[in-house]
Amino acid sequence: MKKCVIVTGITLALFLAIAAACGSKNGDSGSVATGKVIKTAVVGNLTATLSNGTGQLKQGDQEVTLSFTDASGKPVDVGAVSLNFHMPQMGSMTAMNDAVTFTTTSTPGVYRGKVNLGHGGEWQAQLAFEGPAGNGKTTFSVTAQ
Ligand SMILES: [Cu+2]
Repeated sequence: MKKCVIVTGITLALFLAIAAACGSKNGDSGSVATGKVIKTAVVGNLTATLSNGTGQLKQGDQEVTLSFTDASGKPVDVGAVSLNFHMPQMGSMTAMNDAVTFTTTSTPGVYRGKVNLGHGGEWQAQLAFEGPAGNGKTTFSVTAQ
């Protein structure tokens, strides 16, 4: 039992070491690859960048990256982040809200998110954060295919 735990611990440590070594070689916004830009928005004195592998949101389940950078392009840890895709009521369609679930990455200020968009079209992305960089809030429009 004890042996097993130790072996797992070593494996994990090795994996993390490899991941750190690989990550440090690429990426201009730290060690986490952010993909192609979908949209940027100014929040206070920071820039929030929403990105993914294609640079385009789509209908359904998907992963996105959200990063916060200062004027020099350096990632800034903003603490707790929320992003909600909102679509107002239209005709027979009720208002929709699809929230992104975020996890932090090895780069403070860069967050990985998962969201399931109900359908394509124009969404209002409601972004907020609260933490070491203060409070910030903005809304920007983004189109999903
Ligand atoms: Cu809708």
